[in-house]
Amino acid sequence: MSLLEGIKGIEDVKRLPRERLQELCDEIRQRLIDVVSVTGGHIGAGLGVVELAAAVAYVFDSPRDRVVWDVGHQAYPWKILTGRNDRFPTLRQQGGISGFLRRDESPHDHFGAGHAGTAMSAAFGMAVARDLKGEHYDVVAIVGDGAMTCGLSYEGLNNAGHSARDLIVILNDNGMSIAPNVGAMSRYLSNVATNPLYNRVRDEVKRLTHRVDAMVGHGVQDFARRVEESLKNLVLPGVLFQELGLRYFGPVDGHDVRGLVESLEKLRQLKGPRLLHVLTQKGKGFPLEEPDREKFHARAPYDPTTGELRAAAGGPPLWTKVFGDAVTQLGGEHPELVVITAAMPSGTGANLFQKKWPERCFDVGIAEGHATTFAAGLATQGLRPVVAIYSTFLQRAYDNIVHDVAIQHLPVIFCLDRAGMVGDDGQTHMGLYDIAYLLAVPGMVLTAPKDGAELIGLLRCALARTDGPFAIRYPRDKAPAEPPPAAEVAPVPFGTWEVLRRGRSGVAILPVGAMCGPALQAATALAAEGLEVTVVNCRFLKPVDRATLEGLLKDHRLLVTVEDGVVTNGFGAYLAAMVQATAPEVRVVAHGAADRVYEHAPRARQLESQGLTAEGIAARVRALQAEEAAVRP
Ligand SMILES: Cc1ncc(C[n+]2csc(CCOP(=O)(O)OP(=O)(O)O)c2C)c(N)n1
Repeated sequence: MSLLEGIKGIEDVKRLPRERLQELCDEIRQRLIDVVSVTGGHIGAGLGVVELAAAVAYVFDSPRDRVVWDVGHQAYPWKILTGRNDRFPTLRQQGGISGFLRRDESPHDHFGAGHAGTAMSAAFGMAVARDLKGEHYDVVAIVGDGAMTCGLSYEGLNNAGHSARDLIVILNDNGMSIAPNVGAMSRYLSNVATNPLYNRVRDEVKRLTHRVDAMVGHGVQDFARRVEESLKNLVLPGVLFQELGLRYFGPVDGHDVRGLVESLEKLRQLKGPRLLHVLTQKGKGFPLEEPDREKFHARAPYDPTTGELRAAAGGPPLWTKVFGDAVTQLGGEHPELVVITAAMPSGTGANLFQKKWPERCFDVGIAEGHATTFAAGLATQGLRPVVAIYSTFLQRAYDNIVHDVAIQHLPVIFCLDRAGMVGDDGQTHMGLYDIAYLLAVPGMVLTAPKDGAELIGLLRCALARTDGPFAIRYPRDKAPAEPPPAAEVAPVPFGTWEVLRRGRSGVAILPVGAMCGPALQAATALAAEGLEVTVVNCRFLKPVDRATLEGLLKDHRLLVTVEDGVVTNGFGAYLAAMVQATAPEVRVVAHGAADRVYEHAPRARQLESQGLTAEGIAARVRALQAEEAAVRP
């Protein structure tokens, strides 16, 4: 029997003799590689923290002690160690365990996560609550070096550091965010691990201390120690954390599980805020021969022995690729165009632009708020920033959008990938709220293309405007077709809708973006039943196309909006309020995602669950038409 088979819960880990911990780690690593080869998922980060997770499980007493992992995508080994090994093959599957952390999944998931940078603040909150309640347990925050590019992490550190409260921070430093980590902090941390100057100084001082010690005695030894301390502080990494009020320990080897256990045991004995710097290797043990470390951050199903992807996806390109290609081509026409990504060059397609125009592409780290205000600064000087951020992560930048961009009417272009249902990443990553939150921003132009060509046309339209922000949203999906080269695509005329189909029934469907395809199919199905509906592509959600809307209001009595977003304060609600003011006899019904939390499942299933398919739209229109017929025969 393998060791892992005997691990039904964290107590079984603790029962192991420590000399067998590495064996357990090796089994966990293989288990990760095997299961994720079938389910797909965030494999790299988990492989890097197998030993760290095992050591934390071994030393601390979760769930009594609170262990807070940042982001949560690296918590797969933690799941295996805390009683979820049996269910591990259901990872990211509908009804299965989450790819991130959820408090309702296990008492060992002390804080839900999915977005980066929250661990420090949440853990500090727990430490304060513990003290106020007079309780006694350890609180451990495990934070990546990537998350150290988040402003939020520093807000937490700043608050916790000088509090003198008991808090253990483990800095999991693998030099990687999704892509190689960026910025001054990243350079600082890598200096810590490799700085030959420090090592030389340390060795020199040690030699000196011992010599003087032998010659003169303890007084001088103390003095020399103090010299060593000051020299250390000149070049040591700990200085920064120490100044923030945390005692710094490390760096230590994150793949030596017994060494980690010893370090954590010692750390546990101490008091106050303290930080252990652990060096790990992202993707350790992944079978790709020359692993592109960024590629296995999140990986589709692969062959577990070679690491190669199982099937090359065919068909039309992803929206991400359409955007990346388009912005790269437009970069040739617009020397003032610059692209900003918040630690997601490949996820957003910004990497394509980066390759062609490296000096005009900026990866600012996991810092969406900064990315936005940085873009605002660039825009004040006449550059044309395109900020490429997922819908869910742009939530972090709301104040920056309002305060720094919109109020100053700065022409920043926001490109929101993963808008709508996002599939197996689940509840923390849903792009369902951007319509609601962006419609409320004064002067914001909000658009959604029906296909790749329209995305290019909208980008052109955005680049032609200079009077305020412009957002373009598109989903985590394939575009409907391969678009033509950007040079062949004309700008979409500003503020216009597009009538895709005209019907005489008095019913119109008003889809947004990627919902145009299913809406047209629904119209075809309804026509076959004798209900001829109008379909209008509402590519501008704000401002709406007043002329087309007024035309519709003349000969339609029912407008059904369709949006891949939450209906509360969404496009339908926005339009309904507008129509109510001028044509109260026309009914506007918002068809979209209900106001609730969504579980991880394939995107298609999530869309289906909310009727955001051709069948779902047709069924809704049919039902509304029947209702209307009953009320107004
Ligand atoms: C606010 C936010 N922006 C972007 C992301 C996307 N993202 C997921 S993991 C990750 C990198 C995290 O790096 P690090 O903290 O070092 O953890 P590691 O993956 O190395 O374990 C990023 C950018 C996110 N989860 N949250």
